[in-house]
Amino acid sequence: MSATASDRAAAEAPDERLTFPDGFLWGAGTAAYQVEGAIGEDGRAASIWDTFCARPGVVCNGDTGEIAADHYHRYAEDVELMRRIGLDAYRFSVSWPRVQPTGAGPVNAAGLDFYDRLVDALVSCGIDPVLTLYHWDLPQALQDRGGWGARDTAARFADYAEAVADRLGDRVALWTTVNEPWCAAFLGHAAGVHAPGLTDPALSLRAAHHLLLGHGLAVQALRSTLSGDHELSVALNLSPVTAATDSEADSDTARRIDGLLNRMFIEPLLLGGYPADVREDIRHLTDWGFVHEGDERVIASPIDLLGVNYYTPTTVGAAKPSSVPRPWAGAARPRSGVTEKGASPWAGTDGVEFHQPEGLPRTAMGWAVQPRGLYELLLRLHEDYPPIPLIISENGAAYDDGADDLGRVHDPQRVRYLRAHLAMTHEAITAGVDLRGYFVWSLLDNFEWSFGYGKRFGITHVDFENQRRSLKDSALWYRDVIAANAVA
Ligand code: IFM
Repeated sequence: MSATASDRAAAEAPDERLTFPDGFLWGAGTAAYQVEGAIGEDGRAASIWDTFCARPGVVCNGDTGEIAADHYHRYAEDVELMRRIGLDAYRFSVSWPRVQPTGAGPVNAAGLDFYDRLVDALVSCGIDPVLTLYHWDLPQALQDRGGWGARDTAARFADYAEAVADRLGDRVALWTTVNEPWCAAFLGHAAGVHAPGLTDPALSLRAAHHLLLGHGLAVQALRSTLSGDHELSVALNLSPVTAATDSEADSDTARRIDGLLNRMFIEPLLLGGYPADVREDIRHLTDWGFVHEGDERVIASPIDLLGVNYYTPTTVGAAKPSSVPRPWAGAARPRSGVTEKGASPWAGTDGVEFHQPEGLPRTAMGWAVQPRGLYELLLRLHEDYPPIPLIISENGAAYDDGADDLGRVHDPQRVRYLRAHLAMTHEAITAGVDLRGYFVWSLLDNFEWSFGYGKRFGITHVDFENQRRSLKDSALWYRDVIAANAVA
């Protein structure tokens, strides 16, 4: 093609580049138990995940976080990877039992030293540290005193938040209190598939409240400890819920599940109280006596950003009388923590059938890929709730990818997944959503909880035999997106 013809073609082609606002924060995330390893080093005590993993049969392949991606020892190499990708920010979590081994009382200075070194390494490369205080690894000592079922754990969490802020607050500007309280409460205390592995629906509701209360108390502790510019957030796993049909029974089921999955967390945080219909729906499980006077005010302590973790949509219907509930059996589960088209064991879901939307591709987790769901979620938060800046604190996908002989990992499905979700992110910004950044889950292949090491979410491949890291094609693609501040 002559130069003139190609210029003409370029001029006529629609501009396919989706450019993000200046200052948009590009990041990637991990969590302590999923990557650090070193579970017995420098004074770290056991967490509920160490205890849970030791139970036979609860984690695929008997995997544990004992070594994980050895990030505790290889953090410098990992920061170098981040630098190569060009990340603006790295979202990591602090291991509570590393910092405060018994969950109360004296701080373990050696444990905090690790995060001190990590934060320094990040800052020296111009990467913003984004710190999550709780990503599910409660000190076992606190579990022995009732865990999140005990109100006191919320107060302990605020003390721990203060200790971490004291040490790292001079260099960390963006703080997240709790990651995905829904998972910690319901998968851990009702479904029993996450630590502490309990199956008590009423307890799971109390745990959910104490996690939210802990968040509110931690926000207050952080506000009084941190000086200078800082932003506080919480990260929720949210999913748009659709009724399988437009029957009245299915629509009402969708309302109920939306209540338990989304509104039960969004509304106390942003509106100052639990939704009335959710309170009513699960009255057979609890009298809500664990909500004390003033708790909802604490939970609604103002935050600066809301973190949205999005992976897959949820479709539900009323269970047909003839359908046989399938018990939780550790099979690949949709995001909502249930077997495919099966009954769910989490609180308040009797009579609910979870469906897989038809005709959508699936990830290696069996989760349907529906980027539009992210747009719907963002628009809903923007339109239905008081204005609050949003950040996508997790989005990504597991695929069965492996390195070739040269250490290259071709993961075109992950690139497609990320590109499509970023396109929706961009569309939401264009529609007026105040969205400040995007964090890929995950920087590294890691310990995917009850699925062990079999599910790879990383944009960096980790060979768990020798801990060798290789940037996958998706990491190289993400590097180009960040450099251009645009998706082609
Ligand atoms: O790996 C998890 C992460 O710890 C929390 N959010 C979902 C991810 C994928 O399941």
